[in-house]
Amino acid sequence: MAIQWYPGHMTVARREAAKTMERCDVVVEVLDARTPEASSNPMISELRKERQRPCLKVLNKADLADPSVTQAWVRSYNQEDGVSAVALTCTRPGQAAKIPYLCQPLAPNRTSSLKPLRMLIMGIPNVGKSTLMNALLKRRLAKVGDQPAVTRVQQKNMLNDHMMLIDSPGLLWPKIEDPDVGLMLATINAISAKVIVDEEIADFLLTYLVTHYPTLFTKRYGFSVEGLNELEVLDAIAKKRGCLRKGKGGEFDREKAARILLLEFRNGTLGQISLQNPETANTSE
Ligand SMILES: Nc1nc2c(ncn2[C@@H]2O[C@H](COP(=O)(O)OP(=O)(O)OP(=O)(O)O)[C@@H](O)[C@H]2O)c(=O)[nH]1
Ligand SMILES: [Mg+2]
Repeated sequence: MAIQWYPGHMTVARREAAKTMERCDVVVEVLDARTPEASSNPMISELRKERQRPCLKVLNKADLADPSVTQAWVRSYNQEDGVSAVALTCTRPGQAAKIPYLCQPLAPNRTSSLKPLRMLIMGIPNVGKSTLMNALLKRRLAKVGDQPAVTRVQQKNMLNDHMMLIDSPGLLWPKIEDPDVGLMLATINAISAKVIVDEEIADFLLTYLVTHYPTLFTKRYGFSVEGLNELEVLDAIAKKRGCLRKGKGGEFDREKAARILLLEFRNGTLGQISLQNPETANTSE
């Protein structure tokens, strides 16, 4: 089943973003370092190209991604015209501070209080846009939270007398064509829990992890995945975590095991994992 989530406030947010784009100098596009390409919203690159705005791609949540894969993504994005890229963990003190210095060369004529550098922070939901703005302002001005669609309206703040920041609501796009992209976005918690089934997402994640990171199951759960199919792996997690369905004669609670797996992936307990690699992903630009 294709995953789609494009609530009404995103239509409004897209319109607002198009207007603000006209009056900004650099787009700071926040991506999830674990899935940089799936978390690149094609609508944002369209708007950016229409207005010919340069872009700093921030591969955020780098603490959760495979470091060598993240570096390969940064190298790949840095080769694009009008684009700079950086990997970041904006929840760590001081890391966000480099953003304005990376934006400045992209708009070299905007350096004074008469011509302040206007940075528009954009990206899909829950990638850390508001956390990034708060970190730069060194104040908790914007509400943040580990669920999609926390920010509903743009918020403009002066960073100093020659730099302005605009935080914006997370944007998805009306039709996610590639089912794997939908599944990756659900895995990183960018899509409302209301439109996904945890077991389906966990099945997708398990298939990926068994192929690319098989040893993590031994490290985290103490069993080997060799010779097991996805359902057997989920049952083995259920067994290890004591997930049993009440009154069902010892049947495994797969739903609960799926939620545990997703949670442990999302908060990094499973380890540093990348779901996409620049050599194998279809890059759109
Ligand atoms: N591990 C980790 N978590 C992060 C990082 N940056 C942000 N987060 C967490 O990600 C969650 C979402 O952060 P927000 O700043 O609200 O994300 P947003 O992009 O503004 O989300 P919307 O407003 O819903 O579009 C929060 O729980 C943050 O603490 C990071 O670098 N690493
Ligand atoms: Mg936000």
